[in-house]
Amino acid sequence: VVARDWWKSAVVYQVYPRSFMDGNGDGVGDIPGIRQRLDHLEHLGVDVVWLSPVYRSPMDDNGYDISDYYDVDPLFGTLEDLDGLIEDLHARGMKLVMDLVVNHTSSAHAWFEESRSSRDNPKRDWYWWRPPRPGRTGGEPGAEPTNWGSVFSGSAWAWDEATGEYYLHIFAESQPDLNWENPEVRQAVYSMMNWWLDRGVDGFRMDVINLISKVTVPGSPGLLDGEVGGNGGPINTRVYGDQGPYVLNGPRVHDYLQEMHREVFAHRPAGLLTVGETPATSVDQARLYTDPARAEVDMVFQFEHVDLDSGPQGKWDIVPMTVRDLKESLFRWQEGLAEAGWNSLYLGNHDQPRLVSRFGDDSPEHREASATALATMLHLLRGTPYVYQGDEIGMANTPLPDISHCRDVESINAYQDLLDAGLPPEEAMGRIRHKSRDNARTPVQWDDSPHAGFSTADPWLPASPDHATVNVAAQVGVAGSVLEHHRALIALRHEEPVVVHGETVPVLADHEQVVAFVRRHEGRELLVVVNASSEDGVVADVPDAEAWASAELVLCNRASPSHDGFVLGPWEARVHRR
Ligand code: TEU
Repeated sequence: VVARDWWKSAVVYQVYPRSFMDGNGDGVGDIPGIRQRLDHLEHLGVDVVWLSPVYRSPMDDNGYDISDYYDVDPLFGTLEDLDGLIEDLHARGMKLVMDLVVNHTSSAHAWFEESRSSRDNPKRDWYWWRPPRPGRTGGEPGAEPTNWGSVFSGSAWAWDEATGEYYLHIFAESQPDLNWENPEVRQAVYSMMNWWLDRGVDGFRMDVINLISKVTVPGSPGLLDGEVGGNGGPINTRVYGDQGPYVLNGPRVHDYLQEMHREVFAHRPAGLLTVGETPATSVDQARLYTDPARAEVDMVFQFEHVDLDSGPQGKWDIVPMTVRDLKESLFRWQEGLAEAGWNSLYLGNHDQPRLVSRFGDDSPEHREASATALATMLHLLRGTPYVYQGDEIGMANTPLPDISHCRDVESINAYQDLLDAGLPPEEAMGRIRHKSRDNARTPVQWDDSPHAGFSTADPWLPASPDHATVNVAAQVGVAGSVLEHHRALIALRHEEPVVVHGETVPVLADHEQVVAFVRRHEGRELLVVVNASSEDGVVADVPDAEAWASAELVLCNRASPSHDGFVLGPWEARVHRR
């Protein structure tokens, strides 16, 4: 019998298909490529694969702009390839979770093409169409229905000359927002989800699912201007207004998710997983999304810890982040979802810079130790860990000499914005280099051969030069490698109930370099102590140190502890059990 909450003991691995493995030699990763590399996933021991979008798409946002939910894009293969992948994964005891992108479609989706064809088309109301501001001429700057900025720069409204109205796009112009107020839209989404589940997929990662309910007020345009210059969570406002308060965690979002649960999940057997991506969501809101009694989603990706290095002007306003800030945030979430709800645990994904470069130290001296230290911290918290492809071998940010090396629509637009705001090109590029999503999108480094064993052709985004030393082949079976350390952490979660169910008790909360906590469950205790700095000789004066020092050492990210007692070397991590 499968428990409803089976995913509490699971580890999820994210595959970004474009960059995982190229099976047909065109420089772009694909589904046949994924099928060639399943030994790697099985060796790691992960339970679930979350596959970023492989649906038909013009690829303006690498597949997060979907033009057909019922087919696979030829770039990635065929539906048969996907069926084969599901079969292969199931045969190896792994599950497949698909990306569900339903806040918006591509503007090339048939629904949008119908919707834009005329003002009285039956699908007109499937999207957010609004007239220009009263007294203004459509298409001229400032005539947009609201002052909202798009996450990918510029206005969130695009002018449609043919029908004389604007449509809303929170993301790129080619990603129009679906109107979830319309019950037909919701039913179309639920049917599509049911179709995929019937086909054998094991759940969904729901893209920006907390954006589906917008605040509306009576009258036309029925939407309100946002504050100019504030920090709208994921939104970068400059001359545009902050749409955050009107689109994030809106008034009907919980109704919609509960309806989705009834229509799609309620009557299916256990064994599925749902995770909502929810930027700018507080612990209290996350509890509402994930409390099983409310039947919405199993867990959410919250953004607080990945927003710590963003200043008041948003993502590209980069500010320093301390270990204490990080701990304060992580522990507050541990506590907030201790009684009801569940955490997802992540430090990186396809939208974030590489975790070892951001939270660790990617210099050759400290890269491995910081990658394993951070993994130790993450995997042993309470929640479901997510490993983004390449993080299991400690892949770092990639050199992006200038903007011509970037492929991501967000980075390319943001660079222009930064120049327009008066930044010198080198300063603008410095910020892009730091946070560009392209950092996480270079090919997985399988070996030291040309293109890192990812492809026989020039990849769509070049492999990082460090693939000569940082690669899967160099780490498999090598004791102490980043890969084998991940494997040990995953195995520990599978074996040790305290990792799954234990409460989390923060230790040394005020320490400036050390992250430490105790996990407790049914008389069993685990102590996790991590030096989150490149400094040597850091004293972690944990309570009850003597007893802990003589307790079993379950894991350490070096061959043996570097000093006696709880004195730690750079990025040293230890796990004791009693
Ligand atoms: O991301 C949504 C989101 O809010 C961010 O991660 C955003 O991409 C980032 O903050 C920009 O700075 C999801 C997907 O994960 C992302 O790849 C898509 O581009 C986006 O939605 C639109 O579908």
